[in-house]
Amino acid sequence: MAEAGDNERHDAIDALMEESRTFPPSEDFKANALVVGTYLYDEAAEDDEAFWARQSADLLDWAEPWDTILDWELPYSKWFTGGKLNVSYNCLDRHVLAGRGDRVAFHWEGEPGDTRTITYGDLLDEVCQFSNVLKDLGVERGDRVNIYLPMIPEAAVAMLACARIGAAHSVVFGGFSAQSLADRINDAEAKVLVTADGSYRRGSVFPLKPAADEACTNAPSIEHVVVVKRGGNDVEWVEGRDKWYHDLIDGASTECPAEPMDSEQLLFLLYTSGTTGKPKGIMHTTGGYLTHVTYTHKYVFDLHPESDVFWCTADVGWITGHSYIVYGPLSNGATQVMYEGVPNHPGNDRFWEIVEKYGVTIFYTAPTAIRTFMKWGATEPAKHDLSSLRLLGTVGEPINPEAWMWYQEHIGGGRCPIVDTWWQTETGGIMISPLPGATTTKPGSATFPLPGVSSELIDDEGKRVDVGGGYLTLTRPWPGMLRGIWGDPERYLETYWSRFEGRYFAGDGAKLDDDGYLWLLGRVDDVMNVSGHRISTTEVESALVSHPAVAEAAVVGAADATTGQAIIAYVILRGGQDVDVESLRSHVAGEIGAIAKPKMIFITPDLPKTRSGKIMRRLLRDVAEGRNIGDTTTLADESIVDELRARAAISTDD
Ligand code: 7RM
Repeated sequence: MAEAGDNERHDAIDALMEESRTFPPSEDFKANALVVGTYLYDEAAEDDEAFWARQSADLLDWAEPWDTILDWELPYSKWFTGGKLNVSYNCLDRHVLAGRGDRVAFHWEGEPGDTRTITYGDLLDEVCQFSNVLKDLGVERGDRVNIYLPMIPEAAVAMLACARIGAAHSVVFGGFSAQSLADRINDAEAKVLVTADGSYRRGSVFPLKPAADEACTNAPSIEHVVVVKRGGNDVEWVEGRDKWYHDLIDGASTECPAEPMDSEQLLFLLYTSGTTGKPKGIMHTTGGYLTHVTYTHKYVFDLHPESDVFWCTADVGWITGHSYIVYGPLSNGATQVMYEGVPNHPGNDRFWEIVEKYGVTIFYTAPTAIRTFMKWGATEPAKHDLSSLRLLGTVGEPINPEAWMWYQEHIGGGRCPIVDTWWQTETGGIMISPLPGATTTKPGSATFPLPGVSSELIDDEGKRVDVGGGYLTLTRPWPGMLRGIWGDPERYLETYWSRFEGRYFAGDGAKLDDDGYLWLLGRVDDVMNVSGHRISTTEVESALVSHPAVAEAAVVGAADATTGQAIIAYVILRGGQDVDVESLRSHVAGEIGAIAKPKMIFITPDLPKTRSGKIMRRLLRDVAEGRNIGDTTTLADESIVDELRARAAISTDD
């Protein structure tokens, strides 16, 4: 096996791909853009704390001003201490008080096609009612409330009601199992669980209440279960514990004062599974978090709240739903679309039907969804008038240049800028992204840290990398940063602050090109080592997806006696396409060089993904190395693993 020699430079990650296409903002877009030019970057570079303070003062209503902008004792930051504000007041009351109570907050669309239109006035009334309900159930400031709901407006109501009374919510994605829910309830010691009978998914009712019931048998802290009626399915009922949401709301007053909270009051916990072991309860607080999400939602999405219709397709159970369906957009007084179901019911064009129906102007989705749309073909979006769209965004994974180009052409009609937004549950809000009126984009690059954000790439020795591959670190605290892991300060220190001294380590690899653009290369745990070359799975995947027959690819390194690791690829073809594996291998060699040529390629109908759509490379590694599959509980569709195993068994190495 060829090892990197002593005098050979050992890169943290070898940056292989070149991408030379550039897209400056159009004159048309710039004419109405909130930010053109570099003024915001210049202001933040001068004094980032003063910059964040100005954003907070401009964008939020504070009940009492803060004494200190930032209190930073690594790894703990406190923002705007001494200040008081109420998140639900900022998301609701202030818009209604300013005369905008009739503005639509949510155009909600159920999967079967039923709809609800909810104005800011309506939302404020219902949030006040549910706040009173929670208080009557004994929920007090500082308590935790678990929320296990589908994509229905009551999810936002429940979150905002918690914020209004100073209880922290812990939302658990509706696709998680009873056991996952119980683990999260127990860790947070929540008093109340808010759930639903069921909801619509792929054309039928998906029951939620049975999983909630099962979780509660192992979760003794739960005193009350509030059940929203959505699916209409039969449910079991525990007298005294269970209450219908509509019954409780009916009798509740629409008056509930929004009491000012300390800036550092716990706003929510959100559990992330991480790679192994017990999920981590990521803690977010009030003033800094709301500042961060309001600022990023406004400027990254160039929001004009009086005319835009914003649609983020994430589920409220993920951080993207928390920050860019609930808190950021509502704080900015935006009008949004919220959709209950899957993108392919009743047809593969459902999303585009919704864009046309509501005149969506800003659309925010995940690369995995875009690659699925590519697989379904450009004829689906072509069935609809998408001319209302003016800005597109992506989040969740690196976006391959070809998927970016497809999105730009077939969804954006060649006229919409794309903002590729890098961030994490832990960062609270967007950190690295273009500003659409100011940044010349390159397909596949998240470009630069936002004004106020400081990042650096570093190598194995902790030295700064100015061009080439390295580890992504954040060098300054930011207002939306996590405040810790619930109940586990040591794990917080260990996970994020111990690998590189004085820096937050995100766990992602990235490269900087000659123009200073950042290219995210995936989790460093996924980086492959082939004959001493450290190759990112993202780059090989991008090379595969640049072949016209390929819609999606997942690449892993599997143990290999000769090269240390060998590159194994799983490939999904575009609708109606066929291709031989050998030409795909040569294509990769042509795109990035012989070193990155996959040893084996399997054509597959699907890939194992987490429920938020991220490819589970750990599982693919297990399959490729013939190991038993480990924990599959976070997998969206468990059957795919057997399918892939069967394919691996019949394949032979060339
Ligand atoms: C928002 C979210 C975080 C991880 C992160 C990355 C990956 C997210 C991008 C991205 C490349 C992007 N939170 N990631 N956005 N990679 N480009 N624009 O996804 O906590 O669920 O995941 O997702 O690896 O560390 S998350």
